Amino acid sequence: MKTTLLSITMIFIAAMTFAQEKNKKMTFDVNGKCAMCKERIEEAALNVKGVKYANWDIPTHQLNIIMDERKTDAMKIKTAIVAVGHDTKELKATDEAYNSVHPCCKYREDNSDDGAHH
Ligand SMILES: [Cu+2]
Repeated sequence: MKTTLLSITMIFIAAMTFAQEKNKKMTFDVNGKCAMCKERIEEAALNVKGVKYANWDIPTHQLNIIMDERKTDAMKIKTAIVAVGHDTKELKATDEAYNSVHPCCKYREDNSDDGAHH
């Protein structure tokens, strides 16, 4: 009985550790257009405590993140990104935040990827 309890505890601890990765890799969609957006998105993500790496790809709109799950989570990062005016799938930027982006970054009006034109 004691051994069973112990192994259950061990499995539980292992599962906990696994769920809270120090260097958790994540990718999610963030709306934007150009190199200016890239800088803004990455800066917003990196300003979140626990985020170690952020790279936003202009053509695919994918944001790659490495974060410490003990310090942050995806929603916190997304909240920081929408706060600077960039939509994610789950969270949308407020009109106020969206209007604060540079006029050439108004990704909602124009769906073409014209990153090369800036
Ligand atoms: Cu832009």
